[in-house]
Amino acid sequence: MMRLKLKNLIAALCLTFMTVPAVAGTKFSINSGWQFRKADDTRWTAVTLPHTWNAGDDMDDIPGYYRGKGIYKRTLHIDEEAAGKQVYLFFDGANQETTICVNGHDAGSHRGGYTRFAVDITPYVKVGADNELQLTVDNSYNKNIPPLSADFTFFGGVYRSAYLVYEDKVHISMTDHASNGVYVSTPKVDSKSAEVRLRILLNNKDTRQRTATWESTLTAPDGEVLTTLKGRMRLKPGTENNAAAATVTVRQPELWTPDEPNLYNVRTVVRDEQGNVVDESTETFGLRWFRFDADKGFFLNGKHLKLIGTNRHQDYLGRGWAIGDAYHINDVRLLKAMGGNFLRVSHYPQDPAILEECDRVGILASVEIPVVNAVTESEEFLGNCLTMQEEMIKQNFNHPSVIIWAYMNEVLLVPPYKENDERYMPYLQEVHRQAQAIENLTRKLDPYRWTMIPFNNNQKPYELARLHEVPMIVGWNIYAGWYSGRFADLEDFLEEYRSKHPDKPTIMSEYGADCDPRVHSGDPKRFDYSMEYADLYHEHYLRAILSLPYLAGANLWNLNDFSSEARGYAVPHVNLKGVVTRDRHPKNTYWLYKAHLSKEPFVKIASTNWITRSGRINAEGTAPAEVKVYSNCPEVEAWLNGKSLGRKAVSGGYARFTVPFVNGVNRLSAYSTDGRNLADAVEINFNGIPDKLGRDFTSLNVLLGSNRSFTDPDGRVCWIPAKKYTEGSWGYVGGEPNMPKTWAGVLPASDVPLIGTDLDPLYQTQMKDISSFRADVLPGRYAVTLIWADLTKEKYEKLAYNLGSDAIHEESENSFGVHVNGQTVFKDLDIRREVGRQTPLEVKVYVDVTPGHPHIDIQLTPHKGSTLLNAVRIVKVK
Ligand code: GCB
Repeated sequence: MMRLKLKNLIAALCLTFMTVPAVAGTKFSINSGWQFRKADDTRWTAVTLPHTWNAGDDMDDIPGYYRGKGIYKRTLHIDEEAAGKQVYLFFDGANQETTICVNGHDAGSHRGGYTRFAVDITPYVKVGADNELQLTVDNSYNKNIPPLSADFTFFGGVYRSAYLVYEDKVHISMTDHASNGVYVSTPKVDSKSAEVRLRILLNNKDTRQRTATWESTLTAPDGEVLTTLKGRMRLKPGTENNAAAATVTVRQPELWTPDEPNLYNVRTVVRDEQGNVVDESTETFGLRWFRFDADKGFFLNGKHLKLIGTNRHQDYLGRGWAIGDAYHINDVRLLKAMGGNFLRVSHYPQDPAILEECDRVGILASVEIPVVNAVTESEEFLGNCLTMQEEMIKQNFNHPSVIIWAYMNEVLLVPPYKENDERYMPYLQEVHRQAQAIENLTRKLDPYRWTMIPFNNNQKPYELARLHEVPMIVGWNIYAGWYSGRFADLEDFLEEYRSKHPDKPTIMSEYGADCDPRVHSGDPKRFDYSMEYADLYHEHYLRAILSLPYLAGANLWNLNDFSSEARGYAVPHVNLKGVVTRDRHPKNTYWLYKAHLSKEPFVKIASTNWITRSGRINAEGTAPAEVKVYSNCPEVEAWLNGKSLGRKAVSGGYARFTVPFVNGVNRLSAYSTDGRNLADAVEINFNGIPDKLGRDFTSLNVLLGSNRSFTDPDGRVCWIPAKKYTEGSWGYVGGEPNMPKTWAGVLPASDVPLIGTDLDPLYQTQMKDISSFRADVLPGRYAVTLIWADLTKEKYEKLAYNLGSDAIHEESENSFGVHVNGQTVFKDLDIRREVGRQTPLEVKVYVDVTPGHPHIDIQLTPHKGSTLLNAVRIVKVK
């Protein structure tokens, strides 16, 4: 028996990490004990895999991130028992070009950042001795390796697990593009029987001919042994991937479905001439059949199923892509708990844990290679695409969750030539040729799955390239109502496309709106990053998806917020279209989907993370605000501070309550009234601001030129939109919101990232031509903080995804005087001159308000251009 017993394994782990016992057919992770340095650095630091050198670097204030070489090294002691064995290194993924050096010898290399690879290091290994491993990983731009560009950060490093593998000379192949070496296909399945085909690949690394016998035992989901298939193979010396095949019929199959993800098992044992086990493997598979219909959508096991779920990026707050399998598994579970049944693994193959978990919990999946935005017109580029596609298919072949192999996300988004350039049409033809080559390979390697190309919402170039002719399914990434137009443009767009291609199955492979759960608005607008705008967007899209029968499926963009270094806005360097944050806190939108899709009953008060609020208090001493309670129960009752707010029917996934918030603590709870008493509760701290700032006044925090409110969750301060000053009250005098112009209109807030802060929305709106800000208050001592930022950048670059919604650079010279109750704060303030562009400027002044002059009066007097003010905080000190 070659497999290590648990006891031995623990013993092995207790030894120093450098000693690994050599037993054939064993695979150990070697994630510990590495030293790392960037190529341009001489110091080594100790690291553990998964590792990336860009975590943090992606979020700093310096544009760009390190794209270059990183070097990893460690010592690996290889036992004497490894003599005569085959030794491999196996990587789950490293971004994006890796070369492997063993004891100073070049042992192999791999191109592409998202697929697994195995390297046979036997010739370079010293048995019974310490071995020096060195990996050089490079995440530089390479015009022949996709992706060329994309809306995500290309984290460099060995960001998935690495393994050491010992094999006997005769073993199950690891060298068929790092696949598992045992392929299971299920070409014919119905409710009565299923045909299961096995293909086993054996390697013989011996210098002599060998004979091996193999035995594959199939077990049912309950563990019952169904059958054992056997064979014998003569293996020529030094050969790889010698194939054996067998077929068996399983009667009365227990089908794999999202509700009952039944998994069968096939255990393959390989023996040598003496009957000794030399290798073994376990594969799981599922029995199901499916098809797409251009009019009616998707059918699984003969039954209609609306595919609905998310896309997913492989990163996490503060860690980038260097995350362990628990993180991957949790993401699939988040999707399942939301009620989703469909994951588009975008835009690249991910950690093996993802599809393993999809198999286990019942999520259908589409997987794709990272050809994004454009191609390079070269055979080398196409060759790398084909290799990646083959790796992806072979490595993930057995997963019942996988129904679609995809490629070329929005491949005509940023063509290298303008439409009127004579090279434009040849380029489109080249894209078509490359697509067809990938398609042909895919169909040949796997005739049982469907194929898809996701297009961006501009039909013309795809028509010109005739790209819809290539894949079996067309995916559409549609952002109507976000990057452009109105929500309803979605339906018009799909109708128009359908009228041209009625026979093509269609999936909405992306749609979404950015939102920062710290930002809220009572008057939500496109690009304001408020939770409320994203709520409206998803409510519209979800209704459309559920009502359009020809839409086989939809994957919202995105499960999680993720790193995209080039982006600005509310959280710079982050794409905020997630239904959960980067540390996986659900936003309202997550609950909206759960209310519609999940069978698990629940009640959830919207924005349970929004526990610090502020607002204007009316004459009755309350600040009524609408709060949604998401639920899939028929009716809910809400309570505030022990008083019922009544019962409300749930409609469209939620019930709306008008909550009369009071100054101080607000205990809000909600229950289902159906007897199950499903409940949720939250304690909200509310800073109520009366129009007349009387004896209860503690602090006023207002944004100028803004409709948004913004909560700093750590500082527990909620900033609200300012109002116009009226006698006896507080507010601004004069001025108008300074809204950045775009090619398509104006933005409700600036997209400029701020330096040295993570509270960007506090600074991203401002009032111009304001003459004063005044608050009528009781006598006492007050701290008044005046807040500015110059919202211009040195360099303006258009983001391809923004489709014209980028701000246009408008340079203006502004300087003005600032006086508070007669004190001169700035004689002549030019924000840019004072602190530079994109930099917060805060000045706190103390004001003693006297009975004879019961006001705080901030005066702004123009010298050049406009006066400006971004925010004001007034705190009663004593
Ligand atoms: C897309 C892209 C995706 C982006 C997304 C966005 O269409 O496929 O990679 O992240 O839009 O948020 O703009």
